[in-house]
Amino acid sequence: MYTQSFSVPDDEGKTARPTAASRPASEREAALQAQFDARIDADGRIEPRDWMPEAYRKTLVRQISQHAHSEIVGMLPEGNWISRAPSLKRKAILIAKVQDEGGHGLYLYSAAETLGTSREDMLEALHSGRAKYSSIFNYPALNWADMGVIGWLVDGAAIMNQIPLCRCSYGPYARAMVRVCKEESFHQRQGYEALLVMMKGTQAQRDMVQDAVNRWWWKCLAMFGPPDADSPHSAQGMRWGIKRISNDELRQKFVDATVPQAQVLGVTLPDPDLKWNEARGHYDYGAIDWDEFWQTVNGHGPMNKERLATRVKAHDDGAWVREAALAHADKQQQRARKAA
Ligand code: FAQ
Repeated sequence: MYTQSFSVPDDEGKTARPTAASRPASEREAALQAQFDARIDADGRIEPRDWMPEAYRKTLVRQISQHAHSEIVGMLPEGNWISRAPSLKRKAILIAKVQDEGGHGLYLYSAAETLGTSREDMLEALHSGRAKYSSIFNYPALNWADMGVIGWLVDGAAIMNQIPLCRCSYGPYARAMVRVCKEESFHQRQGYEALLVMMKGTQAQRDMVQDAVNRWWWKCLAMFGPPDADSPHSAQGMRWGIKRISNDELRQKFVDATVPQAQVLGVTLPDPDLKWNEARGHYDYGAIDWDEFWQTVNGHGPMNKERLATRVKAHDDGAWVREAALAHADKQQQRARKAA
């Protein structure tokens, strides 16, 4: 829908230049820092074995692991509906989508591991509640129309945010995002198509779709993160070519792309202030409830506790699989040693 036409110029986001976080400790380090800066300025890629500033590495571990956690926790609202899908076709689509999200999480954990962190540490941070994951997955999915709306709006917002990440300066993250975005595009389309079908159905079905849109719209706008002025990581993230487009710009692009889709669908977006602004060439929209966003991000949303408890249980229930895989690998190694 909007993935194919969305390209990011090479120098986008490079105008803000915060001062270096710390003075290089030695001449060698200064030379490495200069090489790193030159590669970033030339829009080159940084690879796992390249020297990188510690703050760059930490920022990437933070963002990539949060992203991975979001994909993994993001399986839960839809996973709950697999057994209640209205037809075999919808069930097969939903299973495939939820599986994709699990795959995205695993890709992203692997990308983060190339930066020297371990899967165990990342999972421990998630399970103990120390790590963040996307606010959006702390809201309940109440009816079947939510499955369509999650595809259309949640995946739609995710794609808008992730397409620029395909050109992130860190190679493994950028490459992972190319495949992830292709799959997210399918996720969005299946959601929109499911809603189109419901909107051609009974009045009760149309009401369900509108109700789901009412509940998810504002939460999706908040997914893009705090306003640029309140976003502590944006300026440096953009300087490093990790982020290419700011939170507010992406949010605006999402609104502009989604309004016509809502018109085709025949739903009303729940914002009385939403209107085309000829002078700006964009849609104006109303105020987002940032207090509610921060409450949710900080662990006090409607579903935070339940989501984490479900993840921890799934991890614990899977312990025997990990142990069996390790025992098998150990046996294979022993056999190989004996044969050598
Ligand atoms: N939820 O200074 P900024 C998906 C935190 S994947 C929770 O703006 P930054 C697929 C932020 O981490 C969805 N926390 O930070 C799917 C930071 O906290 P920290 C996830 C949020 O990193 C679909 C603090 O606020 N996508 O949906 C949120 O420069 C359907 C200050 O914020 C990604 O992770 C939030 N919404 O920009 C799966 C994409 N927003 O670390 C299943 C990659 C901000 O200081 C079903 N990530 N925070 O404690 C990014 O692009 C960026 O990290 C942003 C935040 C844009 C999320």
